[in-house]
Amino acid sequence: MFKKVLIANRGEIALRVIVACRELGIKTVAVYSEADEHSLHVRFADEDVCIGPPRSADSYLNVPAIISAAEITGADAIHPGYGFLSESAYLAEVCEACHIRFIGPDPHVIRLLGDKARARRAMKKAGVPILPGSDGPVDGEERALKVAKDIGYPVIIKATAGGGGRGMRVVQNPGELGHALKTAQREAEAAFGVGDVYIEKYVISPRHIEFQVLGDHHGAVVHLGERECSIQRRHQKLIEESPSVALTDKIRRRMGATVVDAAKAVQYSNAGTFEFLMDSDGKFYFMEVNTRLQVEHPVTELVTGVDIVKEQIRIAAGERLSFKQSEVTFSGHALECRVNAEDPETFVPSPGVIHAFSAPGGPGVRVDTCAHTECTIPPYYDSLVAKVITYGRDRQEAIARMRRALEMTVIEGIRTSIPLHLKILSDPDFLAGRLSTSFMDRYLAPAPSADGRLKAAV
Ligand code: MV4
Repeated sequence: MFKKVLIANRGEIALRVIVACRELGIKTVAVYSEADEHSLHVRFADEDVCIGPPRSADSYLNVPAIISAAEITGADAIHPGYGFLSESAYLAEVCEACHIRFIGPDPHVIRLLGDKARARRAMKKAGVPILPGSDGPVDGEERALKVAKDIGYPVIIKATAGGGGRGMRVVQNPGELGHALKTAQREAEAAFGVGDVYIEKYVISPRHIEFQVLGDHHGAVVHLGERECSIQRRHQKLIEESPSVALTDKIRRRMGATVVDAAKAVQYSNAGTFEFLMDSDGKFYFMEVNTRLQVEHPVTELVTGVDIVKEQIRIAAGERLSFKQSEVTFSGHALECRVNAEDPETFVPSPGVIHAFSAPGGPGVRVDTCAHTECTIPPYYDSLVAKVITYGRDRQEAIARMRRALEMTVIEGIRTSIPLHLKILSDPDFLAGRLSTSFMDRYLAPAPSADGRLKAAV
């Protein structure tokens, strides 16, 4: 087992990894930017190293600074958390070269799945259902018109290097295709340095359902069921839950077996998430694989009892998975609300000092946060203040606990998304489980432009 783990992240997830390390008896190293000097993740780590100025590019994305911090402190592994460098095949490679273990999949697997067109092809080969679309990147307009005609409109153009919703265009008819293709390629080039795009049939108002997997370095893979993440706005998830009301035990077993086979086919190791769209007929289609720990992992932890972060660390240290698929049981229902520092109506970020902070507790409530009274939410990073996660014997109990937990959360000095969460939690469609990625449209002002970009109204 590792003696010392460096956490290349900040905020609640850095703290979450410290919690796992403490329970495993592993020393921790925090890295921090000048904006995070007084953060709890620095306080609770055994050692800490300042890696640069506030801007992410100068600190949490600075590979040489992070590797230097690991070498100076003698850390034998790096946990990247989520966001920042968590899906960087480059960091994973540098770690390998420096004999520091990267707590995540092998670099070539990160690279394969990071290219969404290659991932699509690999999943098709592994027997995972994919949407009709191009076999690999499409460059010319002529070729694009042919593909779109074959699969039928509407279609969606996606950047191969994209993911999480960046660099996408929906196209309703052949007249729009040429322009959309050029714009998408230009945007992809500017955002990712790779202009390649591919085409898929566009699914209207799908559910977003994802499966959690864990794979060890001895060929074992298990799945931990699904999370439904349909409640999102502009690709920022707001509420996640497990299980999804849209799945039966039988479908869960079938989809679970499919993702386990797919993970084995690409020699997946560590924690990963297979994202799917579910259409209104209940059919599943592969979207992408996230090769990292996810923000919403706690809902899965609550319904399975598995500590995903401890498993990640054990797996990276070469240990075998400590349980078999037949030992994974699902019980009850869990919900997560992401409490952001933002205006609940306009969604404008609201960084600043939290003058009073009190987290809720009681039966079935877990709060993952780095916030405390008199802490500062800096403007440089994402605006997540706390994740409030509730568990109940059933969905109704989890929702009731979430409502009272949010009502009993005190965050003064900044605006938060709690009022919005409370509105959603009493929405009849939400309560009935009638969810889709279009759910939040009703809470939004009209999108500022109608140029075919994926805005609010998709
Ligand atoms: C789609 C889609 C409809 N059809 N692909 C958005 C994030 C990125 N991972 C892929 N995304 C989508 N891909 C096809 N073929 C709709 C979305 C999408 C979406 C997906 C999941 C959750 C929220 C979403 C919001 C808008 C669009």
